Amino acid sequence: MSGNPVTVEIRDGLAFVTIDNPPVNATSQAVRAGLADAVQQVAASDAKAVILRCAGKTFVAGGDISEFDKPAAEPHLPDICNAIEASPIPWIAAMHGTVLGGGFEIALSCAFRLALPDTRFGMPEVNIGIIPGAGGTQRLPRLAGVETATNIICSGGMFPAAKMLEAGIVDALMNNLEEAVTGFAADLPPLPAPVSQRPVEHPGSEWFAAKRAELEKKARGQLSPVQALEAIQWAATLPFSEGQQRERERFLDLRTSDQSKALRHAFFAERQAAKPELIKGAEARPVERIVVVGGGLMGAGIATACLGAGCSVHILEQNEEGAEAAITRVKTNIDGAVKRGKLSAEKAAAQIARLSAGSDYSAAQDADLAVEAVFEDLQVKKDTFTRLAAAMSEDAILATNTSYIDPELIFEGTANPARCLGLHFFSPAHIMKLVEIVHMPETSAETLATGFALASQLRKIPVLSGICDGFIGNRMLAAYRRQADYMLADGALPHEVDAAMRAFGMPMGPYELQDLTGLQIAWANRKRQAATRDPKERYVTIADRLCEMDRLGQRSSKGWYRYEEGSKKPLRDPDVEELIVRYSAEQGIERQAFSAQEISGRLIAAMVNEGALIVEEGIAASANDVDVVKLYGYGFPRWRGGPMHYAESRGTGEMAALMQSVANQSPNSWKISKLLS
Ligand code: T1G
Repeated sequence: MSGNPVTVEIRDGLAFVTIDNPPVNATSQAVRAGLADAVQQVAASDAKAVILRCAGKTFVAGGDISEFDKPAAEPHLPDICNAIEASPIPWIAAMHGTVLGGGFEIALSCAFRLALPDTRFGMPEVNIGIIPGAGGTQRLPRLAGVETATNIICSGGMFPAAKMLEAGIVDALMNNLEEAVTGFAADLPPLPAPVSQRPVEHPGSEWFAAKRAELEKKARGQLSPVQALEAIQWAATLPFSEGQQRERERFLDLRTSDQSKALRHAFFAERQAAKPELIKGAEARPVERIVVVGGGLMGAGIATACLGAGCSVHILEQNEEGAEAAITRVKTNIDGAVKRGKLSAEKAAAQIARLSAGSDYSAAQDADLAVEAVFEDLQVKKDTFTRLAAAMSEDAILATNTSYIDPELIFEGTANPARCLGLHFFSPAHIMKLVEIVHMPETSAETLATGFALASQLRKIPVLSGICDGFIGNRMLAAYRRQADYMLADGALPHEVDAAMRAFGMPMGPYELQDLTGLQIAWANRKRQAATRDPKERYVTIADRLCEMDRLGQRSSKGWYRYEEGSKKPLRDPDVEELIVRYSAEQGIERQAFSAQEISGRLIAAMVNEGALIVEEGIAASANDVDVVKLYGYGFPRWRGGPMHYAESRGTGEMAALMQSVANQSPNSWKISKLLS
């Protein structure tokens, strides 16, 4: 990149304006200043048309998010867009890569929009808690209609060029862009009316009301999608200049909002998590052939994800029957993706062609990596790796998917432990984004780098974790659940706890979630931990009693709730509530009422405290990593940024006071982190 990120070249009667601002050509202040100059420069030239293009792998991917903590600096993008649109010389956007946010808004201000066929488009502003701020909410409805604009802007999604062409947003798709656009510019079609001057068809206020209700339901507390809809509604009712002014005011307000700060934190935290210090400078090894041991729900999910990333997968099972069942499970996952429109039938067939299964470990001989997803039992896992190590080359990577067992014990005695690590996927593994990459002291940087590279190949979000019971995510979940159980014993009921956590923004409360996933795993963990549990620690046995009564959740049609036949809707169960009240009486506890805020505050305080301990013990490299785990593995509301960001934004002093009252409620039960003491 030269000093100036925007250059102008006039050649053969055409002006070429090139933005070169790696990595994604974001419209930083320097780019905006360069564009403002370019507008003037080309207006004073004798060029017949202006071609706006970008260097590197993408067109402008939007505003520079790293500038958002500072006040907006001149020149502002809406003014530049208006100047481009008003230019006496027509501007042509020549687009490739991803055309996002402010980049899309610049393109909407051009007279023509041309793109490579594999370009993708989107207005991702709502994902970072803002709305488009350079006329996007006002121009897109004028170009493509309110409904299409709403789908694009309020979803924050990315859309293929073919869809944009269909919607009339892009004028033409061209291979060999540079040449084709130059040819187009040399022989321009008649100029269309500037987008800002086109009429908008109002779909009726009922349409807006219905859309608003739909967005509110989906957003679970996030404000930006609804705010964006309001701005689109201005496009349908106000003149452009007024609508644009309102849009800008709303954009600037939202830019400094807590939600936007939290969402921006999440954006940078997940990118930072993917590049830990420990793998700096280490080269990842290519992984093409993968063996998955165990073709149950988890193994089949992992296999599905690996196939989707272009790897070949062999599943090892105990016998041929097991192998066949595993193949069926993977095929069902792949079929599901086809049915949901996520995968073409052709690609599905190609994936299935790369899948095999059997029971003979010699099939693992040439694999680059093996991941074990067998029964959660130390000896079973140890035996699996003994067999794998014997069959595979001595530097093939060995990964365990254990959720709780110490990988050091699992890999004890394995030759070359530098190639061993944990790859902790979350169920269903072909859907859930999070992978905890668990390192042992012996794990080499190269092995870890390979784990991270594989995760990104699988389009997952990797987070490095050291070793502790439950690693980062499940250890925090255990603290959260423990506090929830204390609240039950002290006066709350399951539906109250669940409602409070939903109101906080979680997709589900802890009890409905346990019913969904089954109570037996946590039960087994509690039994395992019994030997090392401090006898002075408060231990609530309500969950154990339910398990002993065979109330294991939806799988047994009853758990914390009851379920009517064929229904997954949790219904309050008087038997469970009576059991809880009886438990409190047995313990001599006088039950008290808790407000929803008290419940969520205390549960989150326990979670934050555990997160802080995890950082203080060096299990997680940073508080950001803890946030990423909770955002991607446990549905923590993204607009709150993750538990650690939330604690910081609420004030650690306040969180510390809350944690103190949690600790007072259950003496000898909580170690308080330094952060909250
Ligand atoms: N600002 C600043 N940095 C950005 C950035 C942005 N918009 N987008 C990406 N980066 C950095 C990122 O942090 C990483 O840095 C590197 O670029 C590569 O990104 C008025 C003002 C473009 C699809 O929300 O969706 O327009 O970690 O690892 O997988 O309405 O990045 O290497 O140091 O993600 O190839 C709207 C967000 C802004 C786009 C590329 N735009 N970016 O994905 O690489 S608001 C966005 C993305 C706006 C106007 C307002 C993706 C990508 P580092 P990466 P990738």
